[in-house]
Amino acid sequence: MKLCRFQTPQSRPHVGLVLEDAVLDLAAEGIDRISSLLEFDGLLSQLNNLVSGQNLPRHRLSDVRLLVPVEQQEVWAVGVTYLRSKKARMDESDFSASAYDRVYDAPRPELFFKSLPEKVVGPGEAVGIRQDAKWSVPEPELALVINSRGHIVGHTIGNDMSSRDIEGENLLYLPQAKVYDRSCAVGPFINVGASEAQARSWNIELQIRRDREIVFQGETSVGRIKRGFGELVSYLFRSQAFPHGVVLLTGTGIVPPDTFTLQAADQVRIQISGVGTLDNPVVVV
Ligand code: DO4
Ligand code: MG
Repeated sequence: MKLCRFQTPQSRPHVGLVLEDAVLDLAAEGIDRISSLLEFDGLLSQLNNLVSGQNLPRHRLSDVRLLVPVEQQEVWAVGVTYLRSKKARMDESDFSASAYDRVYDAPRPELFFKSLPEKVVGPGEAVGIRQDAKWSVPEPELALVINSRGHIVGHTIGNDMSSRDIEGENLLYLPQAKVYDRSCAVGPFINVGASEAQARSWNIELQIRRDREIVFQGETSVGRIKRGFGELVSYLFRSQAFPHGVVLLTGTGIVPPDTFTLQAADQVRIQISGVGTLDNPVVVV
């Protein structure tokens, strides 16, 4: 079962249930916020009841504009959860290599703040590369959608846009490498009801196009994430409450070669088999 936020030319943002090529409009049921829905106990069976019991208004998916499925939730991220990410960070910086090496094996994961909700970009919106960066990459990541009680209630796609030269220069520059305008994209759908075991069987694919040519593509599996999802969430919720829930990006396992950097007008496409496709063009910010 997939949820989305969408808009038609006539409407305010609505919450929808995605069924193949249709969107069922939950506004008719008085549901106007995904985050409230995510607080329901037995969410999946409630969604199933909505689909089978009601004659909900429906739109063709191709007729609506999909919006970012984040409302008031902060977005956080985990780093160095894949061996590929650890190796890439160690290669980019002698200065920080031992920090990345240690955190990969340490009990406490690397968690960092990624974005305020209002700064997250949605499907089709531009992601940013910093004008003062020379080496910019997308980081395609499975995102856990977590409610205020710390329950993982869904999965979506996240892009943790990063400036690798800034990050590599000095570990203390990480917030500048990771947090800037348009540095976080999320969407298009929230898959509700998948277990961790199911999510671990999903593939993540990244494709970058420039003037219609594919200039990079790569893939990995969610199953290669070193840490359990429950472990990540329990560290995130230590001494910190998220009254609106939170979205947690789980780290990247796809790293383009060191000779590659994003440019303005590139098109970034991230696919996660259980969720869908997140497409974003690139702009300089
Ligand atoms: O410490 C650097 C960040 C690593 C990261 O964002 C990732 O592994 O995805
Ligand atoms: Mg990342």
